Amino acid sequence: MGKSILILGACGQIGTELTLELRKKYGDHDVVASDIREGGSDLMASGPFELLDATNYAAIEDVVMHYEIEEVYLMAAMLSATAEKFPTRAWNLNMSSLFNVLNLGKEKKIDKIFWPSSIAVFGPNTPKENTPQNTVMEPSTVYGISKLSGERWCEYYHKKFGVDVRSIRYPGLISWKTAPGGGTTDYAVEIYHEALKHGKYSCFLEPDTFLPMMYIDDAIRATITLMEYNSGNLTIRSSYNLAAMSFSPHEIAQSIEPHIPDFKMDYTPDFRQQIADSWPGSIDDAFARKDWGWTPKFDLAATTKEMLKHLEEK
Ligand code: AKB
Repeated sequence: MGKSILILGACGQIGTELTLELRKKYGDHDVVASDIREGGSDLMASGPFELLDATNYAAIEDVVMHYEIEEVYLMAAMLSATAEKFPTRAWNLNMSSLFNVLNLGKEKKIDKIFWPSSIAVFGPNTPKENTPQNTVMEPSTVYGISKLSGERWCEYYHKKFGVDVRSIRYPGLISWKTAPGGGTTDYAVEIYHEALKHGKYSCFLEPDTFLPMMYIDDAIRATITLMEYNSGNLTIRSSYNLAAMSFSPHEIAQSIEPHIPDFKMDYTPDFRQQIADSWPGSIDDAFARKDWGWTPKFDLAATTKEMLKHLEEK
């Protein structure tokens, strides 16, 4: 039996694959994609689409009423690197879109919300390895500040108004269908495109910068699992730490070499190095494992194999 779902920001890196997977699961017509611009042909052809600005409460409310929406996934956001360039726009987009969906929940117009947080909620004073769920936060980026504030608001709306909001602190996500845009972890996607096209890549991070990462299939599975899980099991209503693997630019280059032996990588670090340096190198996701049975499937070798195979076919 389907349930009606709305995805805000459906044409982005996560939104595209999430929409396609939810349509497979709940039926094409019950999953409404929306964004400020049209997306790829798979997404546009497979079900309903609405041009929708996630900062416009009245417009979202209209769509929610029209399609009798029960669940909203809010995937629209400005990511870390772009947010450093446009701090006010980033704050406005990231916060007002969240308030819009939280208020729809408070007004009982929708039953359940998914909102993505990020490893960017942590900062330079956070323990760097196996970063625990509850620890020193103090993010030093505009994006991280907006995500940490958002987490506090999610927990507040849950406790105060009973809003069923669920969230994951995504690591860097690696995908082939839709490229990310404006993030610090984007190098781990660009590298595969450039390796196949030009046999070389100039990386904007230093070779030994370790960051938590995840293949998109794991991220989509985690998201849907969390959303389907029995509410009573969930002990965290800010956002769950989630982990799969941790690697450096040097290691991802090494994982590509067996497939493309002449692949060459050089390093020209830019302002994104400082952002990466403020984030954890690895994440402890014990709460996600315990509360809703999380286990990742893809390591770096499997991710590289999938990425090169799919991009080559594409
Ligand atoms: C970014 O790099 O900004 C994102 C993130 C880790 O949230 N991929």
